[in-house]
Amino acid sequence: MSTRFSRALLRLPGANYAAGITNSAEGAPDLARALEQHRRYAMALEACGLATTTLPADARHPDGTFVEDAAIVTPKGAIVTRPGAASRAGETEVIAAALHRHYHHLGRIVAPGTLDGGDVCETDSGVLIGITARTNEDGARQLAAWLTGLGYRATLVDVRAVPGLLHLKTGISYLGDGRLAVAAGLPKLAAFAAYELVTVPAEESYAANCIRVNDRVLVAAGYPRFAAELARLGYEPLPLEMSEFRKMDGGLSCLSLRF
Ligand code: CIR
Repeated sequence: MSTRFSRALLRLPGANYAAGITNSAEGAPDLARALEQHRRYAMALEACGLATTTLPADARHPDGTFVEDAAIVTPKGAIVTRPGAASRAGETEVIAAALHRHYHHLGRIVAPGTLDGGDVCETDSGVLIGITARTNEDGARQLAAWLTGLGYRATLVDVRAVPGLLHLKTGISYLGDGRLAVAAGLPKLAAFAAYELVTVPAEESYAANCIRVNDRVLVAAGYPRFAAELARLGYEPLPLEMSEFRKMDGGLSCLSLRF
């Protein structure tokens, strides 16, 4: 069992895409290639049965294509975040306007809380909320209270001590069926105890950010051991080339809001 999605919201990377925040040493992204990878990503979501809406690029916000960080969307409601990086603060307004078409009321994370959607991992039994350099305790607690009000179980997971982990979902993904994909480098945290863990080999840790979309699991292409493990477990992995998003520290989940 896992949530069925019918829609996705995306935003194109723009001419200033390479000016976004990154810690990657893989060099500057190629915009034409990024646009092609983005197009294929949207097509993959459509192949999974989702109707996609792709917003135009945002000239003021080079990281705007990573829409996942701007809101949390659940079957019961949506909340607009307050991104932890100052340069990303203004990304939320266009996302809020687009979500208003589907959600009557939108919650808001307010100061001094900060929260990036990349730190929020929805599962069938609750929501894991990572505390990181981007999501502070106040933001995590605000989200937990909002989720609890909707009837969800929320668990805070402090991963600030894990080296190189930008967001919680940089290292974990919910596969459905009670299973969590977890990068080998992550400690076996108490919050993961309720799940069957599927370890992503250390040399393939980028693949730990994958997304279960209806009957498929979208995975980054080029990580054969993890793809083989997913197939062994009975999933049908749908590999997507992600090189130009990886260069900007982005993964598959970051590129859409699915609801
Ligand atoms: C950033 O550093 O904010 C962007 N360059 C990458 C954001 C990736 N988002 C995500 O993992 N949810």
